[in-house]
Amino acid sequence: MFTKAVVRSPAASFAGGLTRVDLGKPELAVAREQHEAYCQALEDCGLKLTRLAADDQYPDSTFVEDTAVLTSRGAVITRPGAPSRLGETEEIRRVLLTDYERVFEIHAPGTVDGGDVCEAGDHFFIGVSHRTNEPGANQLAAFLAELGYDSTLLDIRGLSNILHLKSGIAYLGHRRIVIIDELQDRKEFSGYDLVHVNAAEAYAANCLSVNDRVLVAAGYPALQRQLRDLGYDTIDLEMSEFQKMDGGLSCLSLRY
Ligand code: CIR
Repeated sequence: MFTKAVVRSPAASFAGGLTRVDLGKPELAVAREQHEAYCQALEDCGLKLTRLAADDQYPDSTFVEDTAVLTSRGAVITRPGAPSRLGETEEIRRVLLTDYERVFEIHAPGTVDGGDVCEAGDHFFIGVSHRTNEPGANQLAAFLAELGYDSTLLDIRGLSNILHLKSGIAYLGHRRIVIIDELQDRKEFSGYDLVHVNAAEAYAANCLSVNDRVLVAAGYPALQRQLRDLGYDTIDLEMSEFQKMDGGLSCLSLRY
């Protein structure tokens, strides 16, 4: 069970952040409303939030997930793969050092974005992407091993439609994974119960299991129906402004 989460409100400079998608400029006021609804949903799931003040120096800083990998046994501060995001870890380090006894850090030349790291029980899937490089993934795997977790590296550099591993998969617990078509045949996922997301709804694969609820992007009815049919209690959240900046539900918080 998660009890806490760190979130950070979108910066005034939010529209100047990185994006590979062509969905138009986000509207800050709408992004802030959507972010507030997201925070409310996490509170409804029973989490106590640490709300960091918006930081205009870092347009992408609302995507806090990329700055750390949190487990129940220890934390790893990442070293984000985009140079413009490197300084985002400062504030997160301060928060995590008060809550965690064991804190590791990724060092150069390693880079890791938390969005590439998918916890699946005692196992971690680590995507090697255009943000997370092999030295970073290997450092992370070694830290996780010290904490008693296994991990598997997956090369996703050939998949142009996802920024991070978790843009394409989400772990729901009990060996069940929501997954996009392009990843479903990877041998690493054999033995898991896969919930397939159709191509038209690929964005919604980045859903988020929080305690006994699943947060899902609004506007993706097929996945919502599948999840409800499987017995999940879902919360729909408008994500349009974050989608414009290549971000999904998991990116907006660090849960622990
Ligand atoms: C970026 O490109 O870094 C941000 N605009 C989006 C980061 C999304 N984070 C995530 O998927 N974990």
